Amino acid sequence: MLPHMCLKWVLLLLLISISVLDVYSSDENHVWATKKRRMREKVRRMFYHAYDNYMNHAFPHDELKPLTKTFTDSLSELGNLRLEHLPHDYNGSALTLIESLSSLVIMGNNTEFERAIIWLSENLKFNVDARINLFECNIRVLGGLVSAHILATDSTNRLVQGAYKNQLLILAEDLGKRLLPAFDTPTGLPYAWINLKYGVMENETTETSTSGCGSLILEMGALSRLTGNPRFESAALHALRKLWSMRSSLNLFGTTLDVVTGEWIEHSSGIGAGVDSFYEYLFKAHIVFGKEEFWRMFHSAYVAVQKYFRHGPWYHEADMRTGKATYWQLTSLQAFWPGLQVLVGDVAAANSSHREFFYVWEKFGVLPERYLLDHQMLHPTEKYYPLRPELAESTFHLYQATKDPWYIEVGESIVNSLNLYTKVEGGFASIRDVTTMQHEDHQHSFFLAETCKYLYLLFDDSFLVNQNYIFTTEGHPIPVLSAWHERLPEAYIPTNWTFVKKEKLVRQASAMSMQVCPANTLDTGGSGSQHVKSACHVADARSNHRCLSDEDCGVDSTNCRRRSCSMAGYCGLWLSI
Ligand code: DMJ
Repeated sequence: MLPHMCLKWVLLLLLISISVLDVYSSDENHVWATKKRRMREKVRRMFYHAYDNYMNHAFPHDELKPLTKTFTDSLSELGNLRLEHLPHDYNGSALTLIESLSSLVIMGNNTEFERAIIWLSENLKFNVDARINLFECNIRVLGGLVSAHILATDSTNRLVQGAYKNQLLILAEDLGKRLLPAFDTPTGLPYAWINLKYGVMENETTETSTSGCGSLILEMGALSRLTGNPRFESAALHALRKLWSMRSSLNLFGTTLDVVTGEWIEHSSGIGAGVDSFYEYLFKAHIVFGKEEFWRMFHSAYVAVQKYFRHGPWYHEADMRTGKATYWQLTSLQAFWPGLQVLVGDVAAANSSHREFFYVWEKFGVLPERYLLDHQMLHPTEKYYPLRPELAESTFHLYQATKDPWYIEVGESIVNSLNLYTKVEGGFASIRDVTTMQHEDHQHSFFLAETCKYLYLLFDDSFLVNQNYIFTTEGHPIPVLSAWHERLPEAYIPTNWTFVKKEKLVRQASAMSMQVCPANTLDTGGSGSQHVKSACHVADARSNHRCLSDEDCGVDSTNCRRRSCSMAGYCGLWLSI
């Protein structure tokens, strides 16, 4: 009798504690949901503070000077460090408005989106005597227009029917044609600079960067798919293949090269300035165009980066010929890397690097442009923070992959720092020196295209529900469409992969996990949809990812690593390298 009664009591206690835990966890969920809503509204206010000030004081010029409430026609200055050949008669291309288009859609402001389209279609002209940087113009202007065209025409009818008549695509095609002469070199590698009205200038420099000629394929490819004119994609692809042929025997690349001779100029490189988006576009082009060739390039390049540049959670630079380390520096541009790693499924490595970048952010309040890892000090002349988005971008991707609320806290801290240190009456100002937080009179267009957008999406990803987008390096969404995909050769699909019905899928396995997680069971439920399920995935015991011990945690579907229970009681990949 007694043991039986005891058992009853134990069961009752167990039931009570489970329901207490459930109430607790649903309270917890409520707290996080409220926090995310509050933070989303805070980011929305940030975006409009930047946008309204631009529209009031700078539009239709390129960027806002928030301290003096004036403008700068900076399209011709981007990447132009010595400020040479600046145009005399150039009055801007509404750069910040173009960069804001996709953010307006993501924040649900279709009225302003439509107003902007009408203004651009009636006023924007590219027949201007301005020497511009091919890479910058491609990612900001061409990418901004192409992405906005896609958003304006997508099936959810973002615009009042009949209001849109492909005006943005017409502008994008005009711009694309003006960029094409840059590719007319003996190697097919494009010049870094081109005059939008007159083409490549006489005696133009033949030096360009790896990212300058290796990250054009998303925008140019999308433009070709949308217009039916193959010349854009073909030029970008030719340049990319030529660049690929210039890799060293270690599968490494330099930072700068000569477009006429096809020789490297700077042999040292890393994952930051001058190279970053080249790696990013190899992978993203694979996702958008489904070409196996891009995956193979990316895979070899990624492995070489991990082998020669990675040092624990940090990445240094190395000589492409020897693989020997050259510079031990953290640069703020490198902070995009964890986000890319999430997309390829290397979530644990992403998590550990991201933590280090955030540590540096917290140490200074924002991320300094360059930090000398070997001396543990700031670079003497690169102490600035120009409102860059990369840490927010990686935080967004990590939260998408893990749903670990810690990333919400990181996002909150980023938002608070931006408001505390960079917000001024006339917009958001760059920081000239992170040790003094002295301002610089410049609000970069990527603050609206990327920084605000990634922070907004971190707290509210409803834009992404049932939609497959890849973000360009400037944060402009490009859809993943099967119509744009090359059919994968049969040999590419191992026979032991698991295919499941679409409706059963919770999350699709990433390309990298396909490489590391071969399936061992076959689900023949088949609706014919070709979705690959990660075979190693074991769900956490609770749907909200809360845990009391490691036993409550499953196996991560993206990299097949065992998840563990954090001090705060969440399942995740907690690494301390
Ligand atoms: C942006 O223009 C893009 O993200 C680019 O790829 C590199 N840097 C800036 C923002 O920091």
